[in-house]
Amino acid sequence: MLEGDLRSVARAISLIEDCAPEGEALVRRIYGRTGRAYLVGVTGPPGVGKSTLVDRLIGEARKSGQTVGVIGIDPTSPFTGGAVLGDRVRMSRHSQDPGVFIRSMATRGHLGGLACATSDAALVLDASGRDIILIETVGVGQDEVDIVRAADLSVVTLVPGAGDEVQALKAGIMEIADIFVVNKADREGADGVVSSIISSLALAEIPEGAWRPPVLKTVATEGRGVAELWAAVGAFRRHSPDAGMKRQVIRQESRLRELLAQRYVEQVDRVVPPEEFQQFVTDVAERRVDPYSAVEAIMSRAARALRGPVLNAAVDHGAGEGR
Ligand SMILES: Nc1nc2c(ncn2[C@@H]2O[C@H](COP(=O)(O)OP(=O)(O)OP(=O)(O)O)[C@@H](O)[C@H]2O)c(=O)[nH]1
Ligand SMILES: [Mg+2]
Repeated sequence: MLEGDLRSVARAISLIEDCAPEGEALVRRIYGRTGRAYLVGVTGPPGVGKSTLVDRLIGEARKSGQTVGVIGIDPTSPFTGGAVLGDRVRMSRHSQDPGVFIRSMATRGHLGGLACATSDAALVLDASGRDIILIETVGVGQDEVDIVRAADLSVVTLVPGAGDEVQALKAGIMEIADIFVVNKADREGADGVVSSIISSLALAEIPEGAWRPPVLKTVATEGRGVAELWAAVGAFRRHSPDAGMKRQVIRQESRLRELLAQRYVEQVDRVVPPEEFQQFVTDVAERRVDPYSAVEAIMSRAARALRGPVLNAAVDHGAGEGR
């Protein structure tokens, strides 16, 4: 995998996607070899042309001799099974190019954890030597916002009509955009969307000298405006060479806190017998105890148990322990 073997990369991502303990063990081993790739997130409401745009960006990256990994996040596929195939078809121009690796990841019905699976898959691509990693995600909720935060640069895509722009701006996508794209600019109303974004940006009070997100028009199907978009990616990268590290720190802090919370709950589940835990639940449901006191009681119960053998197990910290 570290030598870039595509079948190994695919298998590694499968382990991560399935939440297999081997996936975690793998990340532990490769982490020191990551941090080289540049991660570009492409997000926006359903059907705005993200895949078509990603396909064009692959082309631009390849023109400049860079290798590309693509992760498509597909929240719809557990229900419809359709869009993954759609992405493959749209990006099929690159399917014969070994410099391009495309992977669609389904959420398999779990919404939580998608963001972490995505960043772990990006680590695999990074370690395998990909220069650019493009992450496509439908911008609808917190999980997607988290995914976008995990990128070095975020492209937010909107289209004319349907009031999508207002919706996306409301969903907090506004704050995470480094570049705005108004795709389907061959349709009526593109200029209106551009000016509504610009007026929202005017309210955002961007500090002097800080990056001001450009608002670009594209027609992804024809490749119009894509060279300009790619140039804007390069401009952002040059403008904010240390932004990557700042984002890393923010990203890793929330990742660590999230992992810690998850591991702590797992640990509680391991040391507090289920019937005892259930008793707390019943007590809260029947109003004998309030939830805050119940949590405190559970925490002390767990702490008492943890003073025993589990602490030693934590010192051994075997991979996948406690799953
Ligand atoms: N007219 C026009 N159609 C476009 C443009 N870009 C993409 N499309 C079409 O819009 C449809 C959706 O494109 P996709 O690239 O699949 O959009 P998407 O955002 O990836 O969609 P989801 O992943 O399902 O959310 C396809 O039929 C594209 O051919 C454009 O610039 N102009
Ligand atoms: Mg798509």
